[in-house]
Amino acid sequence: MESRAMRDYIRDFSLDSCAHGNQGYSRVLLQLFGFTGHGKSSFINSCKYVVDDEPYVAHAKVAEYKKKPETMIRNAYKLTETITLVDNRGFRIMDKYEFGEIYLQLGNFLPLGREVKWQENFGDMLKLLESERCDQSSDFIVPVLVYSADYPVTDKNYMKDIIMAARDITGVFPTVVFTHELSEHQPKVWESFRQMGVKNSFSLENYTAEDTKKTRGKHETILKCLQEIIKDVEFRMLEERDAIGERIDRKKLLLEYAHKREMEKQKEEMEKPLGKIKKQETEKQEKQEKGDCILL
Ligand SMILES: Nc1nc2c(ncn2[C@@H]2O[C@H](COP(=O)(O)OP(=O)(O)OP(=O)(O)O)[C@@H](O)[C@H]2O)c(=O)[nH]1
Ligand SMILES: [Mg+2]
Repeated sequence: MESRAMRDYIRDFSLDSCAHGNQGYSRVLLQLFGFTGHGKSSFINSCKYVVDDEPYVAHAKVAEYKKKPETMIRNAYKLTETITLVDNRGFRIMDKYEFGEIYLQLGNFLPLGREVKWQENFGDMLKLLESERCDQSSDFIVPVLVYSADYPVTDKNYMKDIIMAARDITGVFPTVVFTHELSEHQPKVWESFRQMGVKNSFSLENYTAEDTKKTRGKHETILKCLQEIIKDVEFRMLEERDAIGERIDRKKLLLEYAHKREMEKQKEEMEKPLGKIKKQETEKQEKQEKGDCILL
């Protein structure tokens, strides 16, 4: 399909025209997630640029390259009548058990438009189910991992765990968007993800405020990525689905995770010598004061 046809297909896509109608979903939520500074906000601006077909606007605020994290507030950007992009807070590093943050954001348990603060314990996590006030079962969630090809993958198991956590909470294997396509590391990064079982991936250079010159290659890759995501949604909508049931399942998974994590934490605390606990508490306080991400 050439770019105009792809753009029209994306713009015209409606859940109402799926095989069994909308089945209780009113919106497709593309949940962008990944490490801070890898290009999530830039990807949102790129998508808006190619789909709106209007002059470039930085709708989502973009960070200075390799400087401090920019997006702290989970914001939603409407792409079409049906599709909304969510700019989640990027993570720095997490220890291998710490995927609660992914569950909370991707499972849509955090309110949109508010600052995201990493939570530390079971009680805090429960307070976070604030979004329950609004009925969000009508969102069909699609996870999209944005990963800069400028960063070789140092730990494939860890990366795969992140991908699987996103799949578990949303029920959908994430699409991967590689930004910084021109990086010398791109082929290696691509291969690492292929070995992790990632098939639906797209490699591109984002449009940025400094580089808004339209190219067919960039336009077509971004449109193709959106088109493939929609085709996948259409495919999934061939099955009979239960929007409310899916949200209940997500909530169960989150609570099970939080409970398990709390139990592990308590066990670790009991096994630790007192001096070590004190040292860790001091370190944690220092991190908090510096505004670093606190892990669950
Ligand atoms: N060369 C190049 N630069 C990019 C690309 N994507 C993003 N950038 C630059 O990388 C920096 C970070 O991009 P952002 O879009 O703010 O990254 P983010 O993932 O939203 O970061 P956080 O909000 O901190 O989580 C910015 O300076 C962008 O201009 C790309 O594909 N190629
Ligand atoms: Mg951002």
